[in-house]
Formats: sequence, structure tokens, C-alpha cells
Amino acid sequence: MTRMSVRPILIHPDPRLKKVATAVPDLSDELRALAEDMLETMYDAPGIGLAAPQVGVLERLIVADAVKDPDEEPQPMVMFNPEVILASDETSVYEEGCLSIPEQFAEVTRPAEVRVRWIDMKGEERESDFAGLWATVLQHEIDHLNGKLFIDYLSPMKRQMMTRRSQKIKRERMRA
Ligand code: K1U
Ligand code: ZN
Repeated sequence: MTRMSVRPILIHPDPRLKKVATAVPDLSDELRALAEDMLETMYDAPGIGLAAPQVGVLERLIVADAVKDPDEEPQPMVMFNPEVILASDETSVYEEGCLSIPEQFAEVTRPAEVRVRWIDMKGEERESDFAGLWATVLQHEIDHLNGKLFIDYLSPMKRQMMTRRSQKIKRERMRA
């Protein structure tokens, strides 16, 4: 068995975070190992989601675990080629964060419920409905696969402010 590892997370601005990721044609041991590394990276951060472009891999793969309560059983999810196939008219507002835009949060409005179709770790097609934090996180992660960040939903002025702050944090982390 190969050992899982924590991978470095790209910090905005980075051109790789603005690209559209490519669909995964077939599952391979390499892709499954990437998924395991991404789960390890997400839990280590800590975060409740992570998309492959955030670790510099431009393929359509996301991981998530929206169980925030440490007393509850973790629910790691791995999704290859995830797609929102149905979204509710009803919306919800959540104060989102992003591991690629550290230490910054802003309210984003999204559909409250979504139906997602994806390929699981066994290579099987799955479909399920998600609500609450799960719906928010999965939409945020699928946006990453399309080169979209949560700050793209904000006003140009707020987006510029958060980009500058992220750039400063990125420089400080590179010097450290
Ligand atoms: O995609 C990412 O950058 C991960 C991001 C996911 C996300 C959070 C909130 C709303 C939408 C999407 C994060 O995980 S940021 C960190 C975070 O929210 C968190 C960290 C530890 C415990 C609980 C939450
Ligand atoms: Zn993010």
C-alpha cells in the first residue's frame, strides 16, 4: 500500500485556479492515490472540502466531509467528474471560506438543495440529493473545477480587496 501524503495547497492568485479542469476518463491507481492524498490534505488543513486544482492537478476530482462536529462519525466523500444535475429555486446564504484564499470569509448565495451525479472510488456512477452545508460545499468545490472562486460572486471592490490580502499572505508564507 502506498503512503498518503499532505500536498501543498495553491494560494490565490494562481493561474491554475482559474482554469477549467479536464474530465477523468478512467479511474486508475494514480487517481485513487491522489484522492487519498486530497482527503489527507483536507483534514490536515483543516477544511471541509478540496478540489484537485487546489493541489495543482487540473482534473475533475473533489473530496469533501461536511461533518464539522468532532463527536460525529466522519463522512469522507470522493467524487470524480461531479455534476450538479438539478438545483432548487430556493436559495441559502452561507459565510464561505476557501483554503486557497486563507483567513477570509464572505456570504455567498447558492441553491439550497442540489442533485449531484458523480463516479465513486469503485468507478460506479452515483446520484444523490444534498442540502445544508453539504450542498454549499459541493457547489463550491465543483466551481473550483470550472476555475471559479467564491470571491467571483462578490462585488469587484470586495474581490480586489480579498485578492490583495491573499497575495500578501501568499508572499509571507513563501518567505517563512
Ligand atoms: O474548497 C476549499 O477551499 C475548502 C473550503 C470549503 C468550504 C467551506 C465553507 C463553505 C464552502 C466551502 C474550506 O474547507 S474552508 C475551511 C472551513 O470552512 C472549515 C475548516 C475547519 C472546520 C470547519 C470549517
Ligand atoms: Zn475553495
